[in-house]
Amino acid sequence: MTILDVLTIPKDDAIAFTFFTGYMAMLAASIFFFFERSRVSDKWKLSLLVSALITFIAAVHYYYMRDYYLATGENPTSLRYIDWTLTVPLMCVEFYLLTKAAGAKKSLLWKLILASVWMLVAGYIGEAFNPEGGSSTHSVLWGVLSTVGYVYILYAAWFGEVAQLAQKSDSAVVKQGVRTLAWFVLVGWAIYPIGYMCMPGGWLNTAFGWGSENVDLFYNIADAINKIGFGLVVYNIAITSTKSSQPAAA
Ligand SMILES: *C/C=C(C)/C=C/C=C(C)/C=C/C1=C(C)CCCC1(C)C
Repeated sequence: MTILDVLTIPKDDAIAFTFFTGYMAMLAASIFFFFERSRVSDKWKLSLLVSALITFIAAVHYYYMRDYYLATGENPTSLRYIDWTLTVPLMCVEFYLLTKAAGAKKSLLWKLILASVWMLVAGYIGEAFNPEGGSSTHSVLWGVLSTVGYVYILYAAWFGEVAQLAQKSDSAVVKQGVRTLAWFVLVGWAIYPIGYMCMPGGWLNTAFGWGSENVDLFYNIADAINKIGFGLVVYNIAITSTKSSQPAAA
């Protein structure tokens, strides 16, 4: 393998393509969120910084994952989970910041973070310690354990503390925005288990023969939707409420 092999994106490799465009999109989003901080009122600046950090941390990981994939042809599982272990808790921070004005406590933040780390540690064990050739028992067991953490966050966002606090918020923009983020958790996050089930021994792998290369394809698509989309929703809340709190120009 020469450096040129690594630098040349094979034209027929959709996964290499999504690694490259994913990297570029995350980087562009980070710059956007970071510079737009200056246009929102002070109370929203931290939320936008967190949005920028989420996409920036992902961009750095994509840079390395892309090379790892091109050099080895394998799924960069460890890099992937390091990325998620940093970025998913930051998404929990976004929920906390949005509901803080309505009375969210630190304990809510910690519960969400704990559930997300549980979800990711179980998922990592499921993928990284999948026996050679794949084991259904192994992938189902850890997949189900991981889903418990996912369902907890889903519940919090739709019916639990996060949803209840958002309802109490005196801002219609926050109320609507948190609901949109809950949709991201329901639909966007559900793409990840689909990718997971494509690994050897996974249900989609054994039932339909979906190869393990699809793991990365689903993860890359889901990351772009969720990290950039999530950030844009937060951005929209911030910019809309900044505008509505400013006195109309004479
Ligand atoms: C930016 C990264 C995000 C939003 C990652 C989210 C990841 C998940 C929601 C992963 C969920 C999984 C399950 C629910 C079961 C199978 C194992 C996982 C970890 C893929």
